[in-house]
Amino acid sequence: MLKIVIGNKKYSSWSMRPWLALQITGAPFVEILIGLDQPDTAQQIRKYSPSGRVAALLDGETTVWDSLAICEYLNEKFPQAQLWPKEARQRALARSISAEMHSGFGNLRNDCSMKILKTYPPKPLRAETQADVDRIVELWTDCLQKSSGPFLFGAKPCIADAMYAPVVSRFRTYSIPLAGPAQAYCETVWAWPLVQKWAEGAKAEALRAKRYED
Ligand SMILES: N[C@@H](CCC(=O)N[C@@H](CS)C(=O)NCC(=O)O)C(=O)O
Repeated sequence: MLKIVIGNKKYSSWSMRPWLALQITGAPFVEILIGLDQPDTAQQIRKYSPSGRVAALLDGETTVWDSLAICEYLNEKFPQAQLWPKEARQRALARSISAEMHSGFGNLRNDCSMKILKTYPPKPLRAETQADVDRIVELWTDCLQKSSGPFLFGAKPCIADAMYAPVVSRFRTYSIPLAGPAQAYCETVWAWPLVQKWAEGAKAEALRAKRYED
């Protein structure tokens, strides 16, 4: 059976993404959860993931690490799950915005780390962080206009939605004001039962990682 190695559901945005993609496939899997910021975290992660980072996917003799690589692997393994849009131009766009998330938005990631269970009052963002928010709103709006929503590429969530789900969580946690379609998209993603399932898992976690909380 497939195994996915993840960090705390409260904080680990890079774990949430491939976990959602795996859940979309409907395949049974075992979850190995490693508490972040514990004395033996690095040692525990290295047992499974050569990069020393989560997430990792174990499929028999095959190990795949890094969130986007896991999503691509799952797309190949479960073609019937349609983890990317069917149409080539949409697929190109979905891959581009997923890669943009994977390699970018460092200011948002640094200033607004994922704490899925918390909500803070709004406060002004640094200009660079606001620029990340504006770019995300721009690309969501473009995708939603082209697809008619409610997910980025139409009626069903795909890898691109999994890649942006932790961003939705951040926008909620930090009460970042959004206009029209972007706000509606956040509500769609938050109501997505798999996102709720992840958040329920976060609530059930006893472990608290100081570095991620402070
Ligand atoms: N580019 C990687 C980033 C993975 C990453 O940074 N994961 C963090 C947790 S969210 C991690 O493993 N940190 C190790 C640690 O905190 O010891 C991916 O997309 O999977």
